[in-house]
Amino acid sequence: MFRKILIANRGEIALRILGACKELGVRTVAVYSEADRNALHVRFADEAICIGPPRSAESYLNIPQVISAAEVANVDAIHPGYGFLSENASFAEVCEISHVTFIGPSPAMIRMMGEKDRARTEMAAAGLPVIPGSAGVVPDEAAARHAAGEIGLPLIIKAANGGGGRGMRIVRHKRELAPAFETARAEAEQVFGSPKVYMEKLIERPRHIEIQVLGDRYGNVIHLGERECTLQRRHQKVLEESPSTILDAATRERVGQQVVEALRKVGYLSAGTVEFLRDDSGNMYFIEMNTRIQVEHPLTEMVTGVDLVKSQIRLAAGEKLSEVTGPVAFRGHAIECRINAEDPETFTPSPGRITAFRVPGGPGIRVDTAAYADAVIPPYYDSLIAKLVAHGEDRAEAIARMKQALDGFVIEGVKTTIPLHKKILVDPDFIAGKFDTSFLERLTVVAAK
Ligand code: MV4
Repeated sequence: MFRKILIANRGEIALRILGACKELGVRTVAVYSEADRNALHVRFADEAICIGPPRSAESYLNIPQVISAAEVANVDAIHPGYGFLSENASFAEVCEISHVTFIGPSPAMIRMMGEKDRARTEMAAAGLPVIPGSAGVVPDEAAARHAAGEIGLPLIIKAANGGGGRGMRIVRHKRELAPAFETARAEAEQVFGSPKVYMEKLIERPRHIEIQVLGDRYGNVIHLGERECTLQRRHQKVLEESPSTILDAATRERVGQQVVEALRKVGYLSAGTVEFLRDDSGNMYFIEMNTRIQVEHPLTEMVTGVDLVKSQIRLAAGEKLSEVTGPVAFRGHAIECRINAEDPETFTPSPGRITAFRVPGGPGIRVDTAAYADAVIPPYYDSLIAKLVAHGEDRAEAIARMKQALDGFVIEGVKTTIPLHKKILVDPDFIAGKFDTSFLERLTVVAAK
């Protein structure tokens, strides 16, 4: 096992990783920006090193600063958490060169999955169903016309180095193709530093379902079931659950096995998430793979009992999967509400000082947070205050527990998304498990009236 790990992150995930390290008897090093001097990850780590000014680009995203801290503290591994440097292949490479273990997959794997068109091609070759689309990147307008002829309309243009929904353009009519192609390329260049785009057939009102996997250094891969992540607003997940209300046991088993076989073929190491879109007819298509621990990982932990962060660390240290988890069993249902410092109607950030803070508890309730009374939510980072997770023997119990917990959650001083979560949980369509990617637009339009 590692002696000392540097946690290259902040907020609730930094605390989550700290806890896993402490359980494993590993010493911890926190890094922080000037805006996070009073943060809990700084207080709870064995050592803490300031790595720069508040802006992420100068601190949490600053590779030389993070590597210098790792060298000064003499750590043997770095856990990147999510966001920031977690899917930066160059950073993973610099770790390797510096003889520090990057807790995650290889730089080559991160790079492959980060190039979405390549991930698509490789995963299709490894046996996963993909959405009909262009054969790789579409280089120019003539190629776009050709691909559109093959794919048919409507289609979607996506940034090859993108993700998270930015740089996407939908084309419903032939005349929209050329302008959409040009604006997609321009936005991709501006946001992701590369104009490369690819094309797929548009899936109307899909469900977004992702499968959690773990792999070791010896070619073993398992899956830990799915998470339902359809309820999003502006490509930000709002409420997630596991299992999905729409997958039947046979589909779950079939897709799970396909994922395991595909990732065995490419030799996937560490935790990862394989994202699928499900269409109205029940077809499941691979869209992307995330090579990091995800925000919503606690859902899987609640239904399987597997500690995913501890697993990542043990797998990076060279342990075998069979020693890390044993056989995985699924129990009950879990729901996660992301409590953000946001105006729940407009979804605009609401940073500031938290004046009162009381977290709920009780059977099946888990709260992952780095907030406390008198803490300041800085404007520089994401606006997540807490992840509230409710587990029950079935979905109805998980919903009932979540409602109770939301009623018992007190956060004053900043606006939060708690009122939105309360609305979702009493919505008849949500309760019936009937929703798609347009659900929250409708709910918030009605709520604003
Ligand atoms: C799509 C799609 C429809 N058809 N791809 C959005 C985020 C990115 N990871 C993939 N996204 C989508 N890709 C095809 N071929 C619709 C979306 C999409 C979406 C997906 C999941 C959850 C919410 C969404 C909201 C808008 C669009």
